[in-house]
Amino acid sequence: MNIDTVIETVVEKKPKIVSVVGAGISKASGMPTFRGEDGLWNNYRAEELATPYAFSRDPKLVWDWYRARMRILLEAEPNPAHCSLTKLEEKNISTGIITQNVDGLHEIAGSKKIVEVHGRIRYRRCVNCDHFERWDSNEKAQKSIELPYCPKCETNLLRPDVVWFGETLDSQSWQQAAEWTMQSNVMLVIGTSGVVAPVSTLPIYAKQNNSLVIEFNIEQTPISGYCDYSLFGPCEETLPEFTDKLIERMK
Ligand code: BJW
Repeated sequence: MNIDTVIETVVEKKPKIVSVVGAGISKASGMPTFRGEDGLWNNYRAEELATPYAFSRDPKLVWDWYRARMRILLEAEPNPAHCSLTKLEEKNISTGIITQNVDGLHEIAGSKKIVEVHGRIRYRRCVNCDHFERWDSNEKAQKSIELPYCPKCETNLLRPDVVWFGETLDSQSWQQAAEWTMQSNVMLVIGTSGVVAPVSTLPIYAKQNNSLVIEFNIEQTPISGYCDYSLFGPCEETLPEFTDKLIERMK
């Protein structure tokens, strides 16, 4: 699909753009994705680690996975794809970014209208009480240490402040995601395999709302079938080209 043709269709809509984002956007920043070639960690699949059951059975295994990801994240920086979404916001064309990523790279790129529906890896909370803290600086260099216990209630473990399989998304975050979807007339679906609910349903709601849905991915996904356009290629290349040309065309 020719990117210029897609842009002409977007311009005709007087676009209000919501972006739905997955792990593929942070690949060029060095962050591994969940599925596909680099989706394995020590022979475990994400589905085997990102669950409350896995944490209760083997919290050290789950914490080791999060610490390994945190060590990569602390070296990571936003890439041109993150920055292009910030530019859309600065030009008042963006309604907001709905991200499944827990890495916080949109915020570092300067975006402000972000909802992190699967939580934030830089924070952790007590499994029992309301204690909540940032943890991305104090343990970064340590590969494997004792399990973190809650400093307030002392006997209970801390866990990453993220959403695991079988857990519900924060209702306010999800409401914000739904509102942005309904307030927009263009949805960009960027670097997600589109297999994890409920985020996988947002492009369907967007279509029902007569929005134009445009996918940016390196390959076909289950979402491709109901996208108006799929722009295949690394989004750190295709997305900046798309947003730069769109912004130029809208001057
Ligand atoms: C590039 C690229 C480049 C690469 N450029 N592109 C049966 C049927 C349907 C649903 C269910 C079911 N059984 C249970 C469910 C519900 C379940 C679910 O969806 N499961 C499916 C897997 C089957 N969902 C839930 O449980 C959710 N909660 C919920 O539904 O609550 C209600 C409920 C409660 C109880 C029972 C039932 C319902 C919660 C989901 C939480 C997901 N959590 C994780 C971990 C978060 C914390 C962490 O990061 O550790 O979220 S799992 C993991 O998957 C992570 C991601 O955010 C999420 C999505 O992955 P994403 O981002 O799409 O990454 P990948 O790796 O899959 O894809 C990367 C893509 O990028 C690929 O397409 C590449 O091609 C592409 N790419 N490089 C562009 N350079």
